[in-house]
Amino acid sequence: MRTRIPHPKAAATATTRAAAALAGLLLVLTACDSSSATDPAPSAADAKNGDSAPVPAVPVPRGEGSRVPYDFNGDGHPDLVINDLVKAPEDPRGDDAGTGIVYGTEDSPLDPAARRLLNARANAAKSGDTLPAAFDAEAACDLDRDGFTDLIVSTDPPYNGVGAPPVPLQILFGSPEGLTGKAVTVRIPAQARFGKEWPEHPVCGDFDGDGSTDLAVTASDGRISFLRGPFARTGAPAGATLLPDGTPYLHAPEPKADTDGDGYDDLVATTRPRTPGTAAEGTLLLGSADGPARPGGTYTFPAEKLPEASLRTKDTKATTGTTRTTLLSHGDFDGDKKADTVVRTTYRGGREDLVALYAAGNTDDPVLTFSTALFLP
Ligand SMILES: [Ca+2]
Ligand SMILES: [Ca+2]
Ligand SMILES: [Ca+2]
Ligand SMILES: [Ca+2]
Repeated sequence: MRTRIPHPKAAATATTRAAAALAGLLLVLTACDSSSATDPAPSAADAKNGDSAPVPAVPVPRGEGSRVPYDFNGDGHPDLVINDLVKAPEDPRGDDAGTGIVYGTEDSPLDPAARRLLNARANAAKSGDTLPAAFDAEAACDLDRDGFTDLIVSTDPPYNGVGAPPVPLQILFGSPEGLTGKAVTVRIPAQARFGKEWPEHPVCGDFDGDGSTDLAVTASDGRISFLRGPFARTGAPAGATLLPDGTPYLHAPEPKADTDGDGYDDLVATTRPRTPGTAAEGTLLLGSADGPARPGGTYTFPAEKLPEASLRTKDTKATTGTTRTTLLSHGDFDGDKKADTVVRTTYRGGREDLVALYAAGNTDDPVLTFSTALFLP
């Protein structure tokens, strides 16, 4: 259920709502803590941890558009995309719940209460009569230049093996209310398609330096479908060409997409998939007026030492088993212009998890934590 806020500029309303949400959070935590008589009184450090209490959802704050990366509702605060969510305890092998979005707000760098679940049933475009089952976030950028970041997802449309496979990539456009409604399929014109491999691994960037964000997508035999922005709401790019010198996997260079500062974003092609935060080697393809087509030599992604999201639990079974930590984001969530670190650590073979936001320069004490279990119905 969504409350419509008629005047997006009513900052006081937003503050009140955030304060109410925080009060709700504190109440829940207090109730939880009071159940154990031996626990000390809840401190500020306890209150920031959302790993043990349900957090009631609040409306996503309305925005008016911004140029901030990953700002789906355009309120100037970056938002977080979480592809892997924990599953319901009663159905540990069940289907993916979907993709979770946690919005940043005026009062919290990430507000677990301001969250939305995206999935194929609710948000995917049909392929013919068939709704895909998969709906995984792949990239995010403002493809139609309206000030609201758009989400590029991969789906699994049916394919009978005849001709080129359907395009599995879809765009869910951002809006003042964030990511809602139905996605549209990315249109890849025939001249920019090649072979029978699925178009995959979309990478955002202004590769031709014209100010509009473009998409690079894999094609067969190491080709690249270069789709020029801006994109129309139909999913059609402004132009499209096929480029050589790609590989089966494409990535954006990190942390700067324009590695040589010439005004054209660059692209990295690798022969193997890469997990964010891990070391990898690839080939740099420099942006140019013709797109990411100029050879730039070898490119190395350095390995990163990630902090864990540590469960605060007395349940030793959860904390002594195998844990796995993945990098979710290096966005600037607290607005100090420095890259923060958001990680997700899974416990008990993925049956429990914790997401933690660490401010730049402090990987000891997280700003906030929450479990993706809050996306469970
Ligand atoms: Ca936002
Ligand atoms: Ca947009
Ligand atoms: Ca461009
Ligand atoms: Ca460049």
